[in-house]
Amino acid sequence: MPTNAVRSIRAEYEKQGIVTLKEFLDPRSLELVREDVRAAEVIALKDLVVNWGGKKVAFFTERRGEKGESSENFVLTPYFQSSRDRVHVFFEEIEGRLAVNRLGHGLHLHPGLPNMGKIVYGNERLNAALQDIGYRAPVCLLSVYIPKLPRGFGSEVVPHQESTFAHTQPLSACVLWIALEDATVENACMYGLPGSHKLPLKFVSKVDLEKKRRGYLQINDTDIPAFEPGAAPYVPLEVKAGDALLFHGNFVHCSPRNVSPRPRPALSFQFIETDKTEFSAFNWIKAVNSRKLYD
Ligand SMILES: O=C(O)CCC(=O)C(=O)O
Repeated sequence: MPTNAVRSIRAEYEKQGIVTLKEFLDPRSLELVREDVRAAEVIALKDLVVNWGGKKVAFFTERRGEKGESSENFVLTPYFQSSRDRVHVFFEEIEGRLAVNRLGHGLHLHPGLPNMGKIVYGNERLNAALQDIGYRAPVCLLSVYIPKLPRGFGSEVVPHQESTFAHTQPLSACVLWIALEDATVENACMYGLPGSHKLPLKFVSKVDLEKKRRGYLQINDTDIPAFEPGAAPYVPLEVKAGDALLFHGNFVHCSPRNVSPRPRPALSFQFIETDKTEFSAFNWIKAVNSRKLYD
């Protein structure tokens, strides 16, 4: 991996809430990571059949253009809950057809996926970037592969702030998002609101396993504009394969449905600070893996 980390990203991160880490994965590392993605798909699909009776869990369902929650509250299921340090596959159902929506959420912890682990652990460029923006003892809370399939699958991701799902007191989340193919306006790249990390966090996700309830608590009256691709105030975050976006947990981001003929695969890693922060018991991940990124 290139080590041009000497340039500080702090000023830009503090101004925009997001920085692009160009060539975060060099061509060889990118190829190895793509191999791990293929292995992760095999691991997840085999595990689904062998250990979960082949029952496909839909992240969400869309019918006649109307989004809806999946029929069961999937976040409360043992399948979702135990994905923290495993590789599970989640689907999306579009007009009765199922397609892979994501694999997660412990790609970086799986012994069969060494190149996922290398993105997180012992990665000088990532460590330098996180230290530069003020992290003292970060851990990777979760990792996700998002295939963002073409031709109408790869559904919309609505505007959100990551700290909603990776909540600590004080807030500390950030995201490393890596494009595994060129991500452009045509194939549904990410979009974001520059400077939105300065907006207060709007919602906190509450997953209460005892009461078997999942909901969102609004904690601030933050105005999160509706997303219309190509229309202000959101800007497209086009990047090349291997580039990464590093963004703040309050940074508002989203992506449209991928109607192009090209997939737009990506990896996303959530980090939180563990030094002098409190982890919310209502996060859907109930236990933080304790492996720090650096000493
Ligand atoms: O890849 C996408 O389209 C959305 C990813 C995202 O929202 C995230 O990584 O937080």
